[in-house]
Amino acid sequence: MKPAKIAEQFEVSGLLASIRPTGSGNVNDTYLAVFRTHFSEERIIVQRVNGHVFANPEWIMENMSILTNHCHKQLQVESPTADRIWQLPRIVPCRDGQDFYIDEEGGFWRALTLIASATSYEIAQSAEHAFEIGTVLGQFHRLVSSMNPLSLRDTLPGFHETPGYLAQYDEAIKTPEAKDLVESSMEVRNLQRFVEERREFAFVLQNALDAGELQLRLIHGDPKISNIMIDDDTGKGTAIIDLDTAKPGLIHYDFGDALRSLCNRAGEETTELGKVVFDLDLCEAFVRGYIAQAKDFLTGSDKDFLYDSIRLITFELGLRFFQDFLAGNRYFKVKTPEQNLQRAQVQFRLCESIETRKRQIKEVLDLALSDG
Ligand code: GN1
Ligand code: MG
Repeated sequence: MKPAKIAEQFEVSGLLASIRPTGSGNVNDTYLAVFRTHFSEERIIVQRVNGHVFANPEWIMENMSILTNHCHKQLQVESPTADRIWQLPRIVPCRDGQDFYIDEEGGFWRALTLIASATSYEIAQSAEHAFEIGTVLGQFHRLVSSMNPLSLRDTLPGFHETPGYLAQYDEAIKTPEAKDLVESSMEVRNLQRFVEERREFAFVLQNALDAGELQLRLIHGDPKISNIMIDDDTGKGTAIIDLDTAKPGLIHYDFGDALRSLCNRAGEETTELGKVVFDLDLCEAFVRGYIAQAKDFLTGSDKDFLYDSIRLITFELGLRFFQDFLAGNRYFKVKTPEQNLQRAQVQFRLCESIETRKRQIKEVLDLALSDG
């Protein structure tokens, strides 16, 4: 079914004026739909959730209701700060009252309100922007810290458990197709070596969880820079979007994911590997913003694993891209067959940069933690 026909299934007044693809998601298909009456206009986000990735998309919608209701209540209890409006996407139901629409091919569609007067960026604009990204993630973690982590369903089992991705990689690299690639491409061999050298490190957070040093909490799961929106008028962070992967997990993966996406000014899709470096100024600004919000719920042991989390999630994402490339690009959407290989190279280069700057990153963390 055409996206225009789908958009008309949702409870919005007026006539559909336009619909066009928007965003740069690697998994779902996203459209912006504009509806008009004689007197007003309404804009909504219409999305097809990727059924290959999410086996139970209706759980995403259940989770989203529970999570946004909790955050709204929590925000009403806290006195609103004068300089910051906190927005959350709301589910736009279908005309039949359901929270989603299933098309003739079994495609799962949902609609959400658009965050008003705000923009998301792929690349950091300034240190102030980085501070806002940290503030929004810290605020999100703080708001959900009073929820029972098990109150949300696990929409994506194994998501952000690095050892599991390593096991999938070990399967992928064994296939005859992968063996051919290893033999014919030096780039592939370099990435393979990179993984081998960090095999043990892949367990660092899961081991800490098993040992009781870290605990499961609610996480966002995908707090990359482009999922945090900045108010066009005030320049302050106003929303964290893409709540599909909110689930019980380790907040460290969130902390690391926001930083790895923010501090690479060249962006995830760059083809200029030489430009991929982990930016310490952006890191410093983010960490200040985050810690100011998070200081009350971070434990001593949580703090000990913050550096590792930045390094690990960057390694993990590179591993996931590499594994998908070896397995024939079945998970992440690609425009060319080499795109996931390229993406893996970017993340591994960034991981190296994080390793080289370990001392400085730890200094930034220690300073912010002692101030906070
Ligand atoms: C995917 O679809 P998108 O772009 O929001 C992926 C994340 C990755 C991200 C990298 C469910 O997110 O884990 O960090 O790409 N989401 C899923 O850009 O796998
Ligand atoms: Mg996502």
